[in-house]
Amino acid sequence: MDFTTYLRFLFILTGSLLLVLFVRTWVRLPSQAKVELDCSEYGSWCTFKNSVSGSSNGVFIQKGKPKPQQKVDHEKEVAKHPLDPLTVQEIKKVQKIVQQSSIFNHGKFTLHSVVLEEPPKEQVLLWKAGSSLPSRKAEIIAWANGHAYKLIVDLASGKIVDNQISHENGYPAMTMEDMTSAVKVPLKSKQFLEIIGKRGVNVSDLSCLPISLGWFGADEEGRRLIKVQCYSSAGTANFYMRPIEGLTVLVDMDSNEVLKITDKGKDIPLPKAEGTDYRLSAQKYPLLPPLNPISIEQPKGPSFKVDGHQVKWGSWEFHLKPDPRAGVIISQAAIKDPDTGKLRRVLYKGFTSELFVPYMDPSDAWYFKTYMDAGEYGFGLTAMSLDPLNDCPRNAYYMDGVMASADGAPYVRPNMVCIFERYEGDIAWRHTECPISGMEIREVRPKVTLVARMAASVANYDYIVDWEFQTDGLIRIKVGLSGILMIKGTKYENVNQIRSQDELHGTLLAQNIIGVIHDHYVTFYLDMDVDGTDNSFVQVKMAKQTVKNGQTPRKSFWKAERHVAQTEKDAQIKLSLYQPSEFHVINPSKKTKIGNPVGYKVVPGGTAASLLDHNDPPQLRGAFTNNQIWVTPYNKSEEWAGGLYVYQSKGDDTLSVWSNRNRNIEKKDIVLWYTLGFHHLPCQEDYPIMPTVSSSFDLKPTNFFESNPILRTAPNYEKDLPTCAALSE
Ligand SMILES: [Cu+2]
Repeated sequence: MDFTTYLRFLFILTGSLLLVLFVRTWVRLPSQAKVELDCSEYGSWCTFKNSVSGSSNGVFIQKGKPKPQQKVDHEKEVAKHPLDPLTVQEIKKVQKIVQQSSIFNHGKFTLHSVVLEEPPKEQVLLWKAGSSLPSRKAEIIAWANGHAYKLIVDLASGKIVDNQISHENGYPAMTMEDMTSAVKVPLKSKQFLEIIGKRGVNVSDLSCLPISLGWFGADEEGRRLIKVQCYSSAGTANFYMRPIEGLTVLVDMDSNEVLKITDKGKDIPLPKAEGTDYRLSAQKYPLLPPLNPISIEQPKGPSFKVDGHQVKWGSWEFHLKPDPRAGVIISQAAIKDPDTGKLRRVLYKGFTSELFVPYMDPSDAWYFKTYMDAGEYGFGLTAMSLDPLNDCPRNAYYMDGVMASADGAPYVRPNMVCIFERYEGDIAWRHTECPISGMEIREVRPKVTLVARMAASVANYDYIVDWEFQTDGLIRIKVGLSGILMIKGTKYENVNQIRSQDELHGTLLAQNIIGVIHDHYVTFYLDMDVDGTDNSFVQVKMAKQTVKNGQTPRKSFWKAERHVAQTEKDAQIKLSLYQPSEFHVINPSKKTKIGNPVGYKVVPGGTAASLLDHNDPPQLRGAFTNNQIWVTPYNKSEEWAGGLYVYQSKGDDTLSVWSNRNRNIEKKDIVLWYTLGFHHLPCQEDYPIMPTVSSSFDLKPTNFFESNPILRTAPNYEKDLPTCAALSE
């Protein structure tokens, strides 16, 4: 190569290198790392080698992208299972039937709930897949002419087959329309406008909340009332942090009139907006250093199948449906026995029956804040669409909710529930031998679970409810709390200004902001059907035994004492660390080969009990939290722990009232009720939005299987796991 040729070569080489660099920098070719990590986008380069589960050639190569989830066409959807929720077409039909009936004398009516009237349990249990469905009926809670109606509509005949006018205290849950119209009512009042003007809030910055007012005596009876309190959204999306403290407007929800305005917060400044916004777009950059990307990849797709509302995963089968009041209902959960291959019943129906959230501030603008979110606001009605990748991982499947608005028209809440397989790096079971035995054993099985999740945003507060199914038969029910605190405005800017902590009823979280103390109780309905319908509840007490002198070097130990509950009062359980028990639901007529009754136990986790007086009006209504566990005989009309009509109710139709009838519960179809509680003393980390706090309880097989049901599961091997190869490979 002569010198000129060498120079030309060098020039071309440098130019090419610069061009490559330019292209890589400006055209943003995917980096090697990106290609390797993004399994779903670069699916065709994902490999999955499976030798344990015996694929024919031991190597699986994903062709193209994994199939995206098929969207359900709700206009054409038909029910396939007796418990499937009402479809769009069915709700339309119900709306027409009600509109054309003379039941409300052709006057104005609102529908507060339109759901499936589930067929009798015996019929559902007898139904076989593929056979025709029992007659489809709708249960409607309506409000008309100052009365609550419960109607049953037969969809085939188009007739209203039952019509009951409520004579009970209490009203149906609010509709979304009730809430959105109530918050506008104060604007009609000159007095209200003057007050907010004096507080320095523009009407255009007002954000108001409809606050259920509980029940505190005869003055508030006979009409549907709501208290409206307002905030300033000037300078922040987090208006909850800027309360117009002490200003409460009592509104009649039917006439849309202002009945009373109370202003007890004239001297309390509006807390400032700075630092309250939680949105990504409002954060000061730079953000915190990110963690490396992480995701669960399933190149072969998930191991579960969803057919309509039927879910099958591993040994589990269950029915899952969104519900406007409960959020999510799990039905007919059954697990395949590893020895016989037969499906065995565990839970006929489980759901969030009621929530009770009393605040601990007795002042005028706060004493009534004793929310019952399912029966007053609708736990499902307030369950918004989940945010893919953040609410649920990339491998999640989404289920929509189909509900009815106040005029009876159907609407779809997309992605209301998600279902996904979870692998957290946990261990399903393990054992390693140590050098003492001289045996080289290391047997470990990874734990993978299936989660069904919903998240409700009841105004400021967010509740995440997970139903998590384990391969070993355990069901974990977990509640997470996040969202935004209910804030009380204060003149204090620093703790050193406060003369007595008694004035606070909470924690000073920022200047002029108090997070008020409160509780959360979430009560679950669990119709256990362990290996059949008739079950018994057994309290297994851990009873301390004292050793008589000289019998043994020990002085004490504990024994398990079984007490079979005969009647409901035997099963009213208050948890205590110093009087511990296990709580079994057994099938007394089914025994294991060696003779133990088959059962499931409810295993409490971290929880809390209400400290309110039992005769305090909020606690009368929330009396279903007086015990952590209750057991009642199955009764179709006893599903909502606070009563069917909770709004402004006095508490005369609660789980506590039913249970005190003391009915027989031995060898009966029984329902177990469990209340998960949280005491919440806010702290600064809860401001301006709370990191999620969770607690859970378990339903765990107890002598249900002959032995460890997941003994014959395979461990993980590197070669079995999905890997993502680079583009060049
Ligand atoms: Cu809380």
